[in-house]
Amino acid sequence: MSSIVIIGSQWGDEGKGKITDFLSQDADMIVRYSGGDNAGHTIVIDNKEFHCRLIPSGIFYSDKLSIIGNGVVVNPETLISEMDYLEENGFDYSGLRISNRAQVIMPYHILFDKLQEEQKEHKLGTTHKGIGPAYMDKLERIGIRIADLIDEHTFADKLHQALNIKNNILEKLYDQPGFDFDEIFTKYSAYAKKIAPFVTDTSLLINEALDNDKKVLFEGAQGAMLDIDHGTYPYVTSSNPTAGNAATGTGIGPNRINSVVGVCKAYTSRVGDGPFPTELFDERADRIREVAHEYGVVTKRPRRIGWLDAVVLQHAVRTSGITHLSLNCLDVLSGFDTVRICTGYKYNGELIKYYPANLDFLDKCEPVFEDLPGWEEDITKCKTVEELPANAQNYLKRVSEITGVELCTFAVGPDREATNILK
Ligand code: 2SA
Ligand code: MG
Repeated sequence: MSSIVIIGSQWGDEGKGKITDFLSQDADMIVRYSGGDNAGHTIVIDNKEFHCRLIPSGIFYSDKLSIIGNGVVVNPETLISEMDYLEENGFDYSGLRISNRAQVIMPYHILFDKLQEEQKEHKLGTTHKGIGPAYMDKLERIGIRIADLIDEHTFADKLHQALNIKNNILEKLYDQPGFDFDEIFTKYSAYAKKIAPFVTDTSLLINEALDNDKKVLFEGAQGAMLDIDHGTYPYVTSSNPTAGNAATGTGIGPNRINSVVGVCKAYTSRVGDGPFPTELFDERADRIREVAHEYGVVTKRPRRIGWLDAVVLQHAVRTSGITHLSLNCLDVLSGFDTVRICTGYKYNGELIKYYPANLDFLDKCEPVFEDLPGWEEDITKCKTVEELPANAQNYLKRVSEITGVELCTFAVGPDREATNILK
């Protein structure tokens, strides 16, 4: 396979960073195509945790190119602090490349993220990183791109235009002082100098690599259910984490994608507001949260926890063309008498097999569960499916049967070595 897309098939935090890191060993290039520093990817190397928010997880391998594609919104401050963090930890980031067409997150985006959220009756629980407002400006065509940022003259011109609009809104609508041009210009020009050597037309680079049979991994951020089109709108992020955007968000044709790996956990988690049909509210949720340390990487918020929802997985399979599932955190379910998989929803006695678009309708749906016997054993040392207790093997089998997709890996712990290939 020369190109693989890795996506989250739930609401994010499925362990994409870990599987990207695992598959990176064979890849030449790792590319991010959506979102920004709202993502939080954790990689464990030799029992030590490393966190990336913006730079692709492949950066932990020095011989590969790690690319931030055009579909990403880049906060230069985060980017530079990540570069410094990598350096401090002995990682070489000379393989970093940033698309000249990616959008820049500006200080006013971060402020507007908070102001807009405050005004909403139904709050989304955003990460307050300015993601929504940055994508709004992209679509409004007043965004500043990386190519603009690194050209002093263009940057001054675009910043003037943006501040005219933003300061007007701030003063008139929010009765707040506007932003100072000189302050932002000086600060961001310094950022521009630091990142400029890494900026290029990344679409050219990726296409060239594919032409030369190089292996390219496209690393999704967040998850299918947070997709602006296919997720639980409006409780979603402002980009398309689904696999189709691996093409648009990087500048390749969709025919260049060979396979799509959907990453899921053996249960479901969600951070932020919005529907979550299989959510648990009792001590079972607390137990999973503590065992698996389910807290937001970016915001430290406790994640909501629930049983595996196969309706969600099937939705992700359909909207992203998932060819393989990669299941994480199987070890977290050890010790439950019964483990449950949601196979459909009941609405007024009628069985619903598809994820409803209308959230009021969804609210009235009851999950229908298939109950499976649990397992007691500690499985964290299991290296093959055969070493797993029969009930854990059966659980994996049922996930694959219900979703109609083959599992390619299962993981029994956070470490690199805990990810096992399933044949
Ligand atoms: P935003 O900030 O506009 O993208 O927020 C909109 C919704 O998208 C959710 N969202 C996320 N959900 C899970 N994980 C994310 N990344 C971080 C992590 C989150 C964190 O890896 O843990 O640290 O809290 C992520 N990013 C965005 C968000 O919760 C809103 O529901
Ligand atoms: Mg995360």
